[in-house]
Amino acid sequence: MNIKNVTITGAAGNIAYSLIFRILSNLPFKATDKINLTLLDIEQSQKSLTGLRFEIEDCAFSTLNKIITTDDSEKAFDHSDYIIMVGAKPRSKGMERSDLILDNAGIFKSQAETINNVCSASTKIVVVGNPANTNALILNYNTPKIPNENITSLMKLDQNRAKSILASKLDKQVKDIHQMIIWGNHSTTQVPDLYNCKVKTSDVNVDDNWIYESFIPKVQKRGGEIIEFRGLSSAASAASAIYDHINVIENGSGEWESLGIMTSGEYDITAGLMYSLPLKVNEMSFKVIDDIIINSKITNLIKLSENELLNERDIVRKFLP
Ligand code: NAX
Repeated sequence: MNIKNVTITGAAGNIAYSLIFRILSNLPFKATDKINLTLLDIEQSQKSLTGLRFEIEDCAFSTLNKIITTDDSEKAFDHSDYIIMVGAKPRSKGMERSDLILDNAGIFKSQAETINNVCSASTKIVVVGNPANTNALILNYNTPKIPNENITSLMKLDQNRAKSILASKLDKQVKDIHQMIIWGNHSTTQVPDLYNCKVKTSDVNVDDNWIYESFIPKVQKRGGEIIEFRGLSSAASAASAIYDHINVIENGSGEWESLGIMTSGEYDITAGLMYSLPLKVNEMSFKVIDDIIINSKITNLIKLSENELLNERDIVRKFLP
């Protein structure tokens, strides 16, 4: 029997409430029969976390070996094989974005130090909590024991959104859309790039006006649109994307994938940023697709997103040893 230790942070939050049940219904982890699930959240959330544990137990999942709820990060990360970092401080009314970045930088630095102390080098970490790419950068810098390629940030929700919006425009099935790329930051500067997309095996034929006036802004602002209509931020779709992301890195994919990874100068993007690039992912390893011809307007947008991440990196400089 193969049992994996899986930790989810921010476990009492909205995304985790969808994610946990999705994972336990059908484990995305390679060659894994059951999981020991550890749920971490802050002290004030422990009562609701206990209620969540009751619900999980009531599902009688055959994939669940053991469940722990805690507010102690050392206990939560101890010997974890897989950490899904959803927990983050939300932006409150009147708060500057730079303050949000700094508050979360403190959380991620402290959690990274604990992870580096209690986890092994094979631990895999997916960062979801925003600002996801910069939080992942802090995590990366503060976990010298863990190789860069084991730390990725979630861009799959953006890629899923882009595919779905294009499929709807073309009146096609999402499964027929291939080679969709998201470049950059998980923010409104992200760059959905359909210039290399195929519908089945055919090129995509849409006019530039639709791409720049409709497609790109719609994908970039989809999170805000969900909040406007639902009154709450995306949760089930984010959970679904986290599941897809894990499935891809564990089991590989024949598709072009977009994940936030540590850059090393690809496509002239500054090295040492967590940035979303087009990847081929095989079982347990990935490779940047390095021969894409980028449309010049897209190149300008890619630079804008890079500049935003450089600015975020400057804000958190003191958290990067
Ligand atoms: P919620 O506010 O519902 O849940 C966040 C949870 O994190 C809360 O239960 C809170 O108590 C907990 N938390 C805060 N500080 C913590 C700490 N130090 N240790 C452990 N837990 C802590 O937010 P939810 O809707 O679940 O979203 C979670 C995060 O995902 C947010 O930062 C959100 O912006 C981000 N998202 C990122 C996405 C991506 O594609 N990268 C998409 C979805 C989502 O917007």
